[in-house]
Amino acid sequence: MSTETLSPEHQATIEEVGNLFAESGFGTPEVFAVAPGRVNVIGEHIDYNGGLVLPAAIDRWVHVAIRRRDDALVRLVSAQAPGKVEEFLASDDLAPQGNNWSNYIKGVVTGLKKAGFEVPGFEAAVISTVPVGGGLSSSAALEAVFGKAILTLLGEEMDGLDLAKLCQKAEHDFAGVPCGLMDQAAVILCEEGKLLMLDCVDDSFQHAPFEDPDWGLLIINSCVSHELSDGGYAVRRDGCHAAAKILGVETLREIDPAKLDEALAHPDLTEDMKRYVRHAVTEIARTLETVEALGQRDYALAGELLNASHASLRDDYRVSCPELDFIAKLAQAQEGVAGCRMTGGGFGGSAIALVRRDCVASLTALIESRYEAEFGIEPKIFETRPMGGTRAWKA
Ligand code: GAF
Repeated sequence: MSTETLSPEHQATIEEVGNLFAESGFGTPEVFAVAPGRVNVIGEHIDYNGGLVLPAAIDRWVHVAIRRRDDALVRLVSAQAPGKVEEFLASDDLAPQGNNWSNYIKGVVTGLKKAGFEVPGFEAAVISTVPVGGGLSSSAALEAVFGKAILTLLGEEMDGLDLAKLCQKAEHDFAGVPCGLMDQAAVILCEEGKLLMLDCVDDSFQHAPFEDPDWGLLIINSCVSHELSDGGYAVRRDGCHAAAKILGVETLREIDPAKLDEALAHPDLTEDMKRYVRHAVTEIARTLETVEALGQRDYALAGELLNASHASLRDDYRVSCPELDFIAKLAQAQEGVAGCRMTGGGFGGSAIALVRRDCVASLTALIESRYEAEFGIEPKIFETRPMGGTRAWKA
């Protein structure tokens, strides 16, 4: 792998991370690796319900320069935490400490060791352009980039889905977030110009082309991150799983949308569970329909489904927030916007809009000014097209 397939801007950041590595006294990097963030087009909060999800890798990246050491010491620097060096021993029985970003790397090192790899010490420098707290999977990208970088240092390969599962476990055990597989799968398995169709019943996946000169994906980062999102996530995940048990199914995927009312009438479901089940079952159906609609370039229908997804996440699943509701409502009302919804785990983070390219500039300006006037916060808005997944190469 070389840097040929990377944009000039991207190549400049690779150079920068090499410089950060050298300035940190680490010498010359042996391997470079990059992992993208992801945006989910539709299929929200259903990866842990056996649903089909439809993410794409985005043009925001975690860049890493890394070099193996002769001992077990790991030393990490990040442009996001200037002047600080994180250290641990790869040979230790590792455990997470506080909220430190090195927890993700400890989780990945632990996973690789469990998978039978002899992980040596290493020095690494990180530069990330994936906004933290933006709902764009900065943590999955960090896990994936280190997984791939360490494997490449060792001259080893691992199946992409297996690496995604290893990174998911790192997130569970070292960040305490009981996430589904979508984020890690997306940042590793995505291909340029395509959406990832990950079927979480059996973790099988396909790639669906999504490239249209006239239509694009706009990401609107609300730049807010509310409340205990981890706790809210776990409550919903547990609620869905408890509801599935009551309904006698393995996952909520098995509930026929035509028989949803019948399922919701079950006397043992709590009111919260009913809302979760309604969201999950309808969202699974919407995602399947969106795949069809996008395949036929029926953007009007795809947009309606995105809008319905937002309403369901807001009213039934209750993971949206006033800022995301404001963005979605404003965008949905504009010319050239097929649809707009919150994306990712929620409680802040980003929205995604399916937009006619000739309307991107005016929509961006409108949201910037109205959002800032309403909340006093400057949103970060950018267009993306589907990018390729994590990769690493020898320097
Ligand atoms: C977070 C999780 F990490 C994903 O697994 C997924 O559940 C998502 O929220 C909601 O769709 O990003």
